[in-house]
Amino acid sequence: MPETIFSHFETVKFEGPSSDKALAYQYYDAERVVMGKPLKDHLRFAVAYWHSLAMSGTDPFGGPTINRPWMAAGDPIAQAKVKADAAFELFRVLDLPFYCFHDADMAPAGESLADTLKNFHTMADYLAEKMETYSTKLLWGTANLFSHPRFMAGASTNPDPQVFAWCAATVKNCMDVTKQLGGSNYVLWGGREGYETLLNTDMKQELEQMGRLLTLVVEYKHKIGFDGQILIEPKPKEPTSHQYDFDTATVYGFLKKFGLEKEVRVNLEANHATLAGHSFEHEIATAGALGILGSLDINRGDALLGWDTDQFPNDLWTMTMSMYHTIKAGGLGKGGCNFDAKVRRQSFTPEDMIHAHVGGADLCARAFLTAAKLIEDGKYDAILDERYAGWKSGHAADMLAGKFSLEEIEKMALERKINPEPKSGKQEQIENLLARAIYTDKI
Ligand code: XUL
Ligand code: CO
Repeated sequence: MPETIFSHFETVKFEGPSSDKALAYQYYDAERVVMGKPLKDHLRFAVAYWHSLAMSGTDPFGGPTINRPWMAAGDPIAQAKVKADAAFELFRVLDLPFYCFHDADMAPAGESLADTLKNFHTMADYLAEKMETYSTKLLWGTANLFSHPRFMAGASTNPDPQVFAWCAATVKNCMDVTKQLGGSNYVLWGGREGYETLLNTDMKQELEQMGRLLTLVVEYKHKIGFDGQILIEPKPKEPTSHQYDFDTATVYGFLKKFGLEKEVRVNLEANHATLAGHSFEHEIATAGALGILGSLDINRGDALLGWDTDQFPNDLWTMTMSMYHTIKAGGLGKGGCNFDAKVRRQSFTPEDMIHAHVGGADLCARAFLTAAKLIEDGKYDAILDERYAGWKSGHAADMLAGKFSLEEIEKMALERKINPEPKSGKQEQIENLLARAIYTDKI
């Protein structure tokens, strides 16, 4: 096993809330059985190759601060292998079950499309070899159709059909590799699928192009027998000023238009939700209500900055309610919790990377345990059930089922001399109930 920057760290273990060891899990007890299965199978944590291995700490005002051995000059494939060796050692240290990648994170670009795809398959075979030795599995693969200048005017939505063709060829190969590596999902995030100005944009044409690529992706999934989920990751803006996959509700409308709402689900990211003016739990609850929750990108923004800072999560309240709505939506199934999160640019040591994931996993685990307990305890759900109880039987249930016309409802309302009484929404009572459950020592 080649020596890597993560090799000398021992594997992080669960030691419980009383442990004062910094690199130990206090709440992420992978084997703890909750609601019928181990925590690791509910959460399905994944490490993001791009943030953990490929990110160099640049920002719009400054250059790299995170200088890893594989970023130095050298043969690109050899360096990509050094990066892959380090990646799997990091996965071993964290003992999280999955990882995710973009093609561009794990393989160098070549001069031409053919060379780029060749490099990609060389590295895919190398990852396949690594996966025989290590236990880490692939949660999802995706294509980076946003970094290279060729995508500056869009990927599938580019005015130039040659760029569409480049994207189609790339996505086909990324789907092949995702299947080869046993991935559970294939993700499409439309980083440049939107516009900087409407002044030069034919929106109807661009939406047709985006719908065509997605239709082709779904057809290809069935053709190759990929049994994972196809996921769209909504984001309202950044890098474009307006992105077409704005939020869950917008994506659902798009899927309906192209008849794909039964084929494609959403991968929801916390920081994308806040950029859209929503909470993470709003996006999860919306996907739950529409039956399209697929997977989660776990992170947080910075309220003082207002862009996609992709920080590791640390807000227990938000994460607990997000986990509550995830469980209510039926859980993550083939999806999981991908740490689409990066360390700050001053946190350039390998150890910083481990602290970041340990804290994130513990926060999500604690949030999940509390959410499960809330549901098992039933007090919160009982308040909600009572609030909507009137709809469950009799004329109200028939009314909801569409058994009465507007005129019939009018007639009944007049005959019964209905006079709705105000009822408390109990917000503060609910907030107190949740605060007690969330900020308790008894997890
Ligand atoms: C960008 C983002 C991406 C996707 C995958 O904001 O979230 O990393 O998750 O392309
Ligand atoms: Co993401």
